[in-house]
Amino acid sequence: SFLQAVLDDADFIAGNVATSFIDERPELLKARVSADRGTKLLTWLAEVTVNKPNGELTVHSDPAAKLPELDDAAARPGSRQRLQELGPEGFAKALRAQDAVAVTDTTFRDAHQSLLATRVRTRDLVAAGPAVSKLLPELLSVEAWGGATYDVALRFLGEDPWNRLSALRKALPNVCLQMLLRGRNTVGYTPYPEEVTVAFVNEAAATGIDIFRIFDALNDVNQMAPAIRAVRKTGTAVAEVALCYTADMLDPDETLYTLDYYLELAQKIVDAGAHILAIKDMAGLLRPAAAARLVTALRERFDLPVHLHTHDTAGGQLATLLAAVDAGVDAVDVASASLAGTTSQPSASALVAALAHTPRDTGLSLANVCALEPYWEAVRRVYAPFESGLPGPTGRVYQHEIPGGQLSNLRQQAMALGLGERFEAIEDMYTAADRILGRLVKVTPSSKVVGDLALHLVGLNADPADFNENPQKYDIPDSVIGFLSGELGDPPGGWPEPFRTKALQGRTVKVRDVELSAEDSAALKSDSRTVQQTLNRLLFAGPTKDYQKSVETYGNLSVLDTRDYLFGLQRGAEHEIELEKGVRLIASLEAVSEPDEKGMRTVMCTLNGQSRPVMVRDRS
Ligand code: 3PY
Ligand code: ZN
Repeated sequence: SFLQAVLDDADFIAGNVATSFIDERPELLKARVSADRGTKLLTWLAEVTVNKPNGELTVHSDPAAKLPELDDAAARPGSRQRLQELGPEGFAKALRAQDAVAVTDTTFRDAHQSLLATRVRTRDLVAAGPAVSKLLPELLSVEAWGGATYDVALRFLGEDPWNRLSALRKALPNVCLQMLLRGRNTVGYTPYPEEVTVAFVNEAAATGIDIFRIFDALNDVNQMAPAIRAVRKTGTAVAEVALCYTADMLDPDETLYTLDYYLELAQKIVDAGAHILAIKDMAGLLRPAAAARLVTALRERFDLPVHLHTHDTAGGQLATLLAAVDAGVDAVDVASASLAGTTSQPSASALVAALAHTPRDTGLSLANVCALEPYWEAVRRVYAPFESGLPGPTGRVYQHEIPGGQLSNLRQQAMALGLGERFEAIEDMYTAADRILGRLVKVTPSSKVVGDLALHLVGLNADPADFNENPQKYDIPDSVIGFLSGELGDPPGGWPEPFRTKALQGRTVKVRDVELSAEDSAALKSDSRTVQQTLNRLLFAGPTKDYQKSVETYGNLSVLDTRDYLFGLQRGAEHEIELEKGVRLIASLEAVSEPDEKGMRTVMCTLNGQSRPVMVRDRS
């Protein structure tokens, strides 16, 4: 220990102790800091060991051992260098002009958001960076940030999302990093003032984002305009603006979400200054023939490149990608096969193989794409406790239209509420809730509004027809009241009346305070770290407090191997913790005592060979 090291020091023993004693021996101080950090991490490990929040460890081998071997040659320049050379406008023009289908890899964001509750930790993402950078430099982008990752990092992982972004930037210097931005809601669930959007976009661009995919949950371009302006103003980043696709455009009975609707929306998106036009099919509803029609029409009418995003929920979306490719789509989203399919994106290797040796060959090496699959498969196994439980594709999505990310999440929420066995009832109620609210575009946060109402009504065992007739008799979730009072903007189909008036009658609508204090305003114009911390607090006050508490109690949890982080210490194993390059600790578990009368157990650990008892409350 630190004290022991001081006591053993020859100068100390000899009494030669001046104030410079520590200054001249920085290694002692470093040893103490490491010991403090070790103690904090050990506290986490001991708590997880006793309480097993994620069950037992079942994966014993290290996923990193599955990473492909790389030679020492530098990674080839890729889309990032092209963007830097050409600027956003030129980059978009080149994308539209090229024959190769450009490919975005969503494994780092949407795939695990849609399959593993967004739980994949920074270290497991960063570890794949060099291999992707070396083996897949032809990628248009890696979607790696935004969406739910920001919230989940703070709320559940004890990580600062900004650290993830800067680490990924370093690990992937040649490929554009892409994020998902929820318009005025940035990465949150409610709208923020333009000042917040501007600060967020600037800081994200400075930290590493090249391409911002911007959408609005009600397809309201006014809600996206501040973000589009902010991205354009950076001068270096690309504004990819999405129309969110829902329903079935080719259904002759469809009167709201028609081709004309999408073309009018696209016109507004182009007028608002988009560099790239995205089709965001968050639920996987875009069928092949509709994709061909939509892509053809968009490319005839506008000279922007078109980028297609879909989810493979019903299992047929490779067909949609190929139909879009035949119709001229410029870019598509896929995920590494091991994290593809069902609620995630279609598989990268399937797409690359399908287009190989055709005029629209992606340029990606099929062998290289496949070389990454064993790693992601091993990572996925470690995160097994967060699997959604969806065993295969589901065609029920055409009816309920639940977005991929929400479908997996809702299954987990249903289980937590004891409604796991009644998931079909929740799906049906989701459909009913959507009709009651006016047939919305359902994507975060409008999807959350519909989901909240569905869970609420199922919990009450309510008849949706009665709720629609008499909403004034019912308790209504806050998010639904907020939506009905216009908090998220105006829905495409207009307001459902008389339901809305009846539902709002006599209810006090909490108007959210969207004004910034002068202090916050100033902080958003300060240095990078202050801006990041202020944004965390403004966007996610509660989770940011949780994160700070986690850092105070456990230190930097992101240094822990994910198996240790999730499952704790295993008897008979040596757990190596690399605090920083070259600074290693070895932790091991000796014994766990029976709980005392207060329910505390003593976890006998060793840290670098020294005994370290840790007291842990048994909550199991
Ligand atoms: C998000 O907003 O997080 C989404 O992935 C929407 O599809
Ligand atoms: Zn998605």
